[in-house]
Amino acid sequence: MARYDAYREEVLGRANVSDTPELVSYYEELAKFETGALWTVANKIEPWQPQSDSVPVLWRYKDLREHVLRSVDLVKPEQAGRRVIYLNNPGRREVSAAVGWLYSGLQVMHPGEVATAHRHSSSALRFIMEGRGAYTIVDGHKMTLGANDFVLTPNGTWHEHGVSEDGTPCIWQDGLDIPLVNALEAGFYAVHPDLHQAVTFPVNDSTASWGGAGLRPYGDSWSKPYSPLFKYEWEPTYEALRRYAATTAGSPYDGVIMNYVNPATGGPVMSTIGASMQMLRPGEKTKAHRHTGSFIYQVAKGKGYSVINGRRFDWEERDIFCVPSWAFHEHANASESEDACLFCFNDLPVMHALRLYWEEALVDNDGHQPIVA
Ligand code: 1HN
Repeated sequence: MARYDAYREEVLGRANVSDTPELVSYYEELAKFETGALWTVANKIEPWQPQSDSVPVLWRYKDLREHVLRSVDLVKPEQAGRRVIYLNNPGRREVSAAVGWLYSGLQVMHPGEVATAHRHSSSALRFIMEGRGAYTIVDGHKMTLGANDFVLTPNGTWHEHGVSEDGTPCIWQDGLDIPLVNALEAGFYAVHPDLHQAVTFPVNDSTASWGGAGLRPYGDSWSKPYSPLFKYEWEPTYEALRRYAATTAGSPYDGVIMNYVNPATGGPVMSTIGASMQMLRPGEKTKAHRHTGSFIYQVAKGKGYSVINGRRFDWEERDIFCVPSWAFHEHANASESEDACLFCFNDLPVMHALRLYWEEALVDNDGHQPIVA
């Protein structure tokens, strides 16, 4: 019976038509009318399980940093719009994606530089890597930014950035859903009519209003489809993880992990992009699992390694790596004394909204992948 089922699935249930001269000329006829025979493409467009075109990649900060800084001498923000070196997955070059339908890049600005205001249908985030004095303005809310701060520029918001005159060169990671929005053919883009927007709220008002743990401003009427807390600072994030770590066993697959949430709803920070920070305790090694969705990690603290589809990637602070959809992955903290923290952004809100989220654990080999490279 089992053999018959396998035969039925593998052969009878799948397209299995060999070319004959007659069929080939039939396909040519169909093509003249912008049509095709489904059985010639069915096996490709109906994989048994997700087949990512993306490959796991580790982008080492020590390789990239000097190239990112060099761009400062080569182009000005007013020429380039944004001075960014983007992360290009070898399997996703045509759509300029870092993994799946997610884009990422490293943006650099020098003290005194400003980038003009614009808005677009893609949602964006920044994760600050180094430097002092960076700020971003989102719909009139100005926010000062420090290392490991996470800031949102949701779909449709006017946004611009700069570094104060008394700051230092600043580098941050940008994350956007722009490949997804382009795939959906839904992208609009506009430059602010005045090139810059007015700061219409007190500086850092969003963290002052919405950043209190478990507290919501009395009588607020926030109804926008994204978090009113635009900036998630590192200190309270790390403190929350440390406190949680002291009382939880954590996830076998992710260690101590917390999602950044919209405090008005408890849901993800934006409608298409979610984010998390996870802590791997000293010596912690997680087990392997895989799920749908695309994931871009930045090492916020510490060093360790991840095994992704059998390949080991050793990382340290500021390195960035990606986990493609349905790739087995597990993480390890290489230190026996210090914790390691991984920032991650992903397209999980899309996967959940479309009911496409699926996950499974690796059962063989005590939950660890054999390392093949
Ligand atoms: C964008 O708006 C920024 O605002 C950075 O800093 C990178 C990449 C593609 C499309 C828009 C920014 C971007 C971007």
